[in-house]
Amino acid sequence: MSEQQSQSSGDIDTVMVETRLFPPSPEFSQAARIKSLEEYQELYDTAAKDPEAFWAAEAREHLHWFEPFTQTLQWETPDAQWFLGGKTNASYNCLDAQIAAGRGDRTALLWEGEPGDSLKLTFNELHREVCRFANVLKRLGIVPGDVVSIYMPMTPELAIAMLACARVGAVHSVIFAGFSAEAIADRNNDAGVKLQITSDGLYRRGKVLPLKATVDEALAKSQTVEKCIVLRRAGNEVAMQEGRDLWWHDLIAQESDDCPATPLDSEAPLFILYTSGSTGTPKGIRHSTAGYNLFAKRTFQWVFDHQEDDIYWCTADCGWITGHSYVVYGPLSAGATILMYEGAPNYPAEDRFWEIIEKYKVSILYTAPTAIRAFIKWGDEHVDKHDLSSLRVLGSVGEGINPEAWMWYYNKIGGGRCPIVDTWWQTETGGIMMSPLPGAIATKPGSCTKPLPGVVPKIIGEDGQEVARGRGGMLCIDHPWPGMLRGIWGDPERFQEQYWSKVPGMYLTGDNARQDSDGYYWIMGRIDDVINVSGHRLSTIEVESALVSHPAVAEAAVVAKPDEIKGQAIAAFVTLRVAEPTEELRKELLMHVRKEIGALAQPDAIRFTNSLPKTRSGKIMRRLLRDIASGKAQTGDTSTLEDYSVLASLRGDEE
Ligand code: 6R9
Repeated sequence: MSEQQSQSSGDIDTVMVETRLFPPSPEFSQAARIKSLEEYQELYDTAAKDPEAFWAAEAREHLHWFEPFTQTLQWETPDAQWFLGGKTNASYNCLDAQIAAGRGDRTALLWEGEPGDSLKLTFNELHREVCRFANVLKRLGIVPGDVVSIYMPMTPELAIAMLACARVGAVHSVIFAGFSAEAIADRNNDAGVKLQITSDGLYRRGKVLPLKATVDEALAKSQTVEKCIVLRRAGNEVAMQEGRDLWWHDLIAQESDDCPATPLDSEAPLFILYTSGSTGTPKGIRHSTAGYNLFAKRTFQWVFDHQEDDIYWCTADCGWITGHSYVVYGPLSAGATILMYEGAPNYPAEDRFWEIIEKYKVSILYTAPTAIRAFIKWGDEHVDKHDLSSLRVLGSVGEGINPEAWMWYYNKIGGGRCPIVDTWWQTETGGIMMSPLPGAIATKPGSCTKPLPGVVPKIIGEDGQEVARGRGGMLCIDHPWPGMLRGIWGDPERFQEQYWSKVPGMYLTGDNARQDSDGYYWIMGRIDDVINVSGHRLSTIEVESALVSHPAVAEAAVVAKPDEIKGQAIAAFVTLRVAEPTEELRKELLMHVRKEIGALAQPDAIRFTNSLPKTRSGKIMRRLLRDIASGKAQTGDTSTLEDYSVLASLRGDEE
């Protein structure tokens, strides 16, 4: 029996071998919050031994409490309640608590607009702005529990609006400012939104996109929305509807900068964030106040090794969970200086990110594989123009990072000096679940390494049992954690069905993973994306990484297509760096995959394309490619697709 044959039915084969290991430098480890593998292990074991005692101590030390909690956890699958009886406020933890700790005059927020304008706010100043806007919300009759929809560009006011909602107990629903009117209306109606916040327009690659016009269209179909606040950002003309629409600047002009934070129950919902399902309508993922805030804060400190003088830049938009947990709530409640950038990474030129890092002396950068692959494609010359020596930690999130992209990030951006934290987590988990701790855990390109303290991953086979070490299976989480989702807005059945039914008692992540002989975890892609070739179940990421390791390839996506003999065959979609798509290159790539990971994983077909269909947050949408590869009509939700023309051109090519 070959090594690649399944040992028990339903497991997933691995075809990738990655042996490179990158320990942190002794200087890095010495200065780090968590300095060694032993120290990590000790913390992990303490949490594992008595999770409730661990999180209770964390919560007491790291959140401000108006009233202390009396019960740490109440858990009845799938409903978790943390820190019962306690009262806190996330906006207080991000602002007032920092000022009380003497950080009032430190920079909380650095902002760079796409046209080059900029702004700096200290914790005192940010506090003042949030209070004024919180008073606006109160004046408009917003009370705890009301839902406020935010559809804005990455301006300081977006963070201010979120924090103001949190301050008065309103539940925000941030909708990425690239979604259509239809998508906004669907989300607003599902959540019963009372107030909409938007801006006149949004700068994107030098052009102004008319956000308010899109909102007008959405509000015509959002029956529950009573008022709409409009920020003047791009100066484009907008139609203001009498009695409904109000200018941000008019409203704050009359408000005081004193607005005490409302003490809220630990379990009061902090926000809803919609995430697309592969089938059906988007789900409103609901997060709590105390548990979420604690988890975002502590995971931020652990994973990025945050130190007082760091300048931290997470490039995610606040329309995604990464922007919630690691632009706003995590870093600010840890007293960090955050940088926000409004625009595109290639405007006015492909070196914009590197220019920003040099200008602000960014020390921690957190971005996504889709961006890294684009930078590689654009060429090293854009990076070489800038001094990136301020960087000390690099992060990645959103998709698996192909080992060759990891190596480029490590050497070209990090100068071979900065640990890379490949962070695995989900909208549903609230914060990072698995990641290297940069001073403690040696990294391997493509692995998210180990679980954070308090996180108990299990890899389960189709038979419901844990798989053998080295085998792939469904990634589940075994014990509740404070940052976990509290439900799907208005749909408890779907919550139970989607996350808690397949493997009883455990949270089903929807991803596959394996653990290697060092105990490191490797995410193997979505459960739905597994390809079954002659009874061998293969993960998408491994085949894709083999393709991306060829110098001509920029990006690759592989999917299953029906095959009479093998059951399924592999179809690959490939974008190139600079090379021309020739028949020879196609053959060369097939041979390359065969050489890297074996004949079994060799694609049957390679399609060259200019771009891959992605979500607006940059994830490759394999299920759309699967439909194309098998010649099927499109099924499922496509509202998150970034660029419909990509799909049209792929379909066109097919005919
Ligand atoms: C934070 C975020 C979650 C899904 C997740 C997985 C994929 C995220 C990853 C990763 C491999 C990583 N994913 N981080 N896969 N390695 N480091 O992205 O949340 O938008 O809800 O997506 O993204 O498939 O299940 P969300």
